[in-house]
Amino acid sequence: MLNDKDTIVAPATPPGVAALAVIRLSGAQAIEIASTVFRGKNLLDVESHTIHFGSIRENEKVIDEVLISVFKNPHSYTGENSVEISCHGSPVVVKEIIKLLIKQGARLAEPGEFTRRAFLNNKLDLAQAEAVGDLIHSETELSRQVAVNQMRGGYSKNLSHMREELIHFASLIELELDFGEEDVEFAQREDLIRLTNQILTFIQPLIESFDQGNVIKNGVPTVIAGKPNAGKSTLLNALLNDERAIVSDIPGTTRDFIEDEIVLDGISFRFIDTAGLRETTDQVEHMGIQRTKERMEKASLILYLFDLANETKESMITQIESLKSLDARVILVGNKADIAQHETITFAKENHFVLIAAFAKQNLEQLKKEILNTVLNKEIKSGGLIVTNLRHFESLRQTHEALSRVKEGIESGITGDLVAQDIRQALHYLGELTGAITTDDLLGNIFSKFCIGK
Ligand SMILES: Nc1nc2c(ncn2[C@@H]2O[C@H](COP(=O)(O)OP(=O)(O)OP(=O)(O)O)[C@@H](O)[C@H]2O)c(=O)[nH]1
Ligand SMILES: [Mg+2]
Repeated sequence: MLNDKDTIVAPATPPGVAALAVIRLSGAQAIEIASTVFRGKNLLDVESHTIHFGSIRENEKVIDEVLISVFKNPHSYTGENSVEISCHGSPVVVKEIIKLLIKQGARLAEPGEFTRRAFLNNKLDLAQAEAVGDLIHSETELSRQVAVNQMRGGYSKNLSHMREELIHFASLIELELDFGEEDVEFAQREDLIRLTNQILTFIQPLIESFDQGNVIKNGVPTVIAGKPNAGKSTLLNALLNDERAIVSDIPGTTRDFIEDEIVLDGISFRFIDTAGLRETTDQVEHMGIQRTKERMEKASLILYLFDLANETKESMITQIESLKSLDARVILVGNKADIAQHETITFAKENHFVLIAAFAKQNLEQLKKEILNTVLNKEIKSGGLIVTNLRHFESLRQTHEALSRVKEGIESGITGDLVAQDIRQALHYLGELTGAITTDDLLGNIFSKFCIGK
């Protein structure tokens, strides 16, 4: 168990040399501890939200000249007394100052402990706290947007509010149960159904948004597959705008997969170029092909390439058939449209291939558009609420199930005790999402993924 009474300290900026570094202190004694090592104004007398110039000293030895910001409980990130020390960005300076603060009574913070305290002091709910972690780790503009939205309240505020209303009904129904035999209904069933519907309507699109949310947060592994010489490596290079993979007219050039990432419209795609699929007696190539097949089974998206200059209708039909057993979404791509026969082009068009000439980077824009449409299904409204967190998704799904049972139960006239049980479950799952109900394990699990100093 972490002791919440301790005053904690940690660097808030990454290790290494920089212009500045920030050290953070938080806890009841934060200002006192800082004042014992600070030579300048007496920090015990200053107002909250003020900044002071001075030096950090160990006895008479000056460690650095710094700026100290003071935040008084409850008006700080953690809700506790907090101090931020901006010093020069040298790892040695940071280390010396932290060492000194620990000597004066602070303790080194655990990962995420500042945010954990913010949560425990009701500065933010659990979903918001998790969004802080997501925000720090977001790598694309879109994932940043989604995280910031959630950090500022997102759906958890609405859900907390709805949960409060649901608690009201739960207590009325519990009251009915206390009256036992007497046939009284304190909880208006129509009102309860109305509220249940309202929550279900709010939750449903959130649950549906998770597919998109996952794509935004984690990116999409995208396998480029097809027969040897189809132009897979050429396509990878064209998408990356870089000579990443070796291209040659010898079939079987790529043997191991080559991958790299690009961001399309804020979503990160990891493109994986693979060994061309064919029967072969070459052992190494065979191993490469096995790996291609494994990758295809794991991929969420496959760009399947045809060399339109060298394909017959029959062979293309066989290949399309063989793709049907895969879970991944597949985009059929007709490459070498520049030198293909008219007849093959017609077949490709009829089968909704995206026609490109990877070599000359022709029609890549259309391919990118198709890729985005395939993973997003519909346009992302960046201002909209999107669930990116698996834990939230699970809680929402379970809330939805419990509330659907509440609704069906009331409609079919089941007894109050059964309705009460389902409501309690819904309250539990909603509470888990917002953090109204927590366990140490859950908190430990969430905050341990944060960095130290956050
Ligand atoms: N005319 C034309 N040739 C292309 C096009 N795209 C690729 N090629 C040529 O096709 C040949 C094979 O290209 P690669 O990209 O190496 O093909 P691959 O699918 O990676 O082949 P393996 O690695 O052997 O499986 C090269 O000579 C390319 O220059 C295209 O759009 N038009
Ligand atoms: Mg290749």
